[in-house]
Amino acid sequence: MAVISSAAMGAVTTESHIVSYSESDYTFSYDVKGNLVIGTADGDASYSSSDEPGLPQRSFSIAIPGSRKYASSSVSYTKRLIRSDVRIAPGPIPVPTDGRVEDLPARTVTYESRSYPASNCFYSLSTQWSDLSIVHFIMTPFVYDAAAQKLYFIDSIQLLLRTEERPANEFGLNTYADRELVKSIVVNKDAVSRIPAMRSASSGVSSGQEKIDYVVITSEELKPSFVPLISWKLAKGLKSKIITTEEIDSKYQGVSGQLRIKKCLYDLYKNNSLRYALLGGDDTVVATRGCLAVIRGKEPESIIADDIIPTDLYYSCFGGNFEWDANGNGTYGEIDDNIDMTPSICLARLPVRTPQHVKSFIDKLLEYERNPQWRNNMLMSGVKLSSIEDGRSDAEVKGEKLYEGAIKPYWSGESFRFYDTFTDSPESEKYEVSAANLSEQISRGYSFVDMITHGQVTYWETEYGENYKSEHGIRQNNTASTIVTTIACFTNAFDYVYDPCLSESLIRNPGSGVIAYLGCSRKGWYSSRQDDLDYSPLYESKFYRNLFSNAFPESNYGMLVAASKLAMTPYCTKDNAYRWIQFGLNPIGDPEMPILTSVPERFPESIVKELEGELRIETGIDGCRVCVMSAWDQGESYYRVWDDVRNLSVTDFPSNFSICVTKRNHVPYYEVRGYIQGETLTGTTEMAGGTVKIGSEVTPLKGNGPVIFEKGSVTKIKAGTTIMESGTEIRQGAEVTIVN
Ligand SMILES: [Ca+2]
Ligand SMILES: [Ca+2]
Repeated sequence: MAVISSAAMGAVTTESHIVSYSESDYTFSYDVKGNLVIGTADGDASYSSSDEPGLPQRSFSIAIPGSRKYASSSVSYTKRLIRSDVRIAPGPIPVPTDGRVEDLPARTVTYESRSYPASNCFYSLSTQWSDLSIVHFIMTPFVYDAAAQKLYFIDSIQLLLRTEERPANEFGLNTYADRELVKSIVVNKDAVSRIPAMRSASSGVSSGQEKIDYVVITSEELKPSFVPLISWKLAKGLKSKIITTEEIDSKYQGVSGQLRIKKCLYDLYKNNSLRYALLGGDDTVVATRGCLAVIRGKEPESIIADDIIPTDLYYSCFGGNFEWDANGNGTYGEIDDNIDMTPSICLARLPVRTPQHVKSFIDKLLEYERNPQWRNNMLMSGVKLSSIEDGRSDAEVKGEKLYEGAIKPYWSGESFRFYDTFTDSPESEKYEVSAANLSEQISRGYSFVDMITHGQVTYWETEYGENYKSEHGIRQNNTASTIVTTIACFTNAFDYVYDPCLSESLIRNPGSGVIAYLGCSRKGWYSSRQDDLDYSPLYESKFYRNLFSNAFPESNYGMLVAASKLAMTPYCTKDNAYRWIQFGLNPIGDPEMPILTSVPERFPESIVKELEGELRIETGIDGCRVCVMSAWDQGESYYRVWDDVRNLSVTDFPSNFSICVTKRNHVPYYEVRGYIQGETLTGTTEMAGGTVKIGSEVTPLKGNGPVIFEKGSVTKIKAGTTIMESGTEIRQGAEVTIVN
């Protein structure tokens, strides 16, 4: 795939792209009715309709400057005959993972006497920020002549894309494309670097405004519990803040709480350069925006499923109709509501209700980020969805396809297969996927757990006996850190009357090890074809491929989910299962959390040396981020961040400071040091840090002189090591508490 030429003709610019295809990327088999089934080797494909010949299609996305927009396109190609006298099986049907196990026999559909598809390359939609747009096409290399029963293959398609100036009145709010996000999706990655950015991640703060990289939105009641999280993000180099819904309601105008929150997020994004947002609470703490999703049948009036789905995506997309209700009927997210599914921030939710819930999660998260128990392995589990063929359940077949296509080619971690029809246990399929065995497996500390099964709000369906329920989630133990993904229905319905749902039971349990949960808040959907990953598994496949193929320099959870969902938007322009999952797949966890993809390395203690008036940092590896800040006032008096460095010399550092060095797949180097010298302490003072040294000559950072704790002063020192040297005087009536 490459751009071969570009020519300007007046206001319209034409660029040419060649898309190459290989027959060996596709699989061909026959169903019981003798129809030819066309699949893909890596599972990364969708089908246009279950009533048309099932020709696998993929999106093809091109970046263009934000000042331009899609005008028209045309394609040319040569097709060659690959099969005669052949009937193509129809596209698969979406089936919900809600426990209704249906028999899904092979179907024969009568096609019109014409060629399919109507076009081998059709324009789907544009993803638009102010400074960059992505034009998405959906393409297939197959042509099926239904009348003559002939199948053709196209080895390469030439696509001519014509763009024109985007009128000023079509711009809407100012938004800025994250270059890494764009590169993860488009074919012309080089062009992305050439399109000038209106704002980089490190600039873009309005004059007189503070920079805010990371925000937690929660209630007044839960605010204090989030402080340790904010302190850690700050220490790592992210300017972070908690804003309460009470503050938002008094500061921002809007008819609903949801709109006021969204206005606040946009304000922080525009003026403070916000990148990450955590919604700190379930629907009782931070409201959800319910969006209508519909899945239609063959007849336009027939509805297969519809539901109002809590859609956190609403909060991260600022283009199109801001309120996601352009037709003003009070129903959100409809096709004619002019919604734009282009994310500008990385957002996730922590569905908690109490300070204890918050503490449980943050303790797990900080343990994972600072001292991870990471075995770099994966539990791939599942139970029959609809069928068992040749002794293999569709869950096993889909799970294997997911692993072979999106995980194994990129990742060296180990997987343990735990399906109803096959397991890697010595007992093999006799080792049942029961609640007890699943609990036992999760307790072994897998880094990833993928669950392909039916579900409801409070359980995953198991193979045998009792289901794995919220009651198991509440009691689950696991000393390692675990990220859960699932295609099951409803298990992430954090807004349901019944609380906790399954995701909540795991994320709130301090002992479960679960630090992130990616699953649908309503129905999930799978393809009726056994070896096909369409619908929910395709979203999972995008997520794992993005993660393990190192598509992003920093593999933050929120960014990975945002990129996976953005890659699916070309399929989401109609009332269908893709759009449904786009709404319902809400990431649970911390949006900025880096996901490890190997057993992390540790920086040696020796990388930071404190010399006479100089902090010398020699990390031994390129691409590190370093943050040095004044420790005892939370960075108020000194705060500096260096990105993409290897060695660093800092000479203006304060007498108490934290230093944090981070790098992908490394345990952060984190240390706090403080010196008390040449001062008289009165009033109340709190000091926290790894090492605290007190005395008249303990550091060159301050003038020499004795330290006097005055009568009436109250001092609390919380440190790993506290050293008091000569020149320290604690006067009668002074209170000094030292806690190790
Ligand atoms: Ca509406
Ligand atoms: Ca809930």
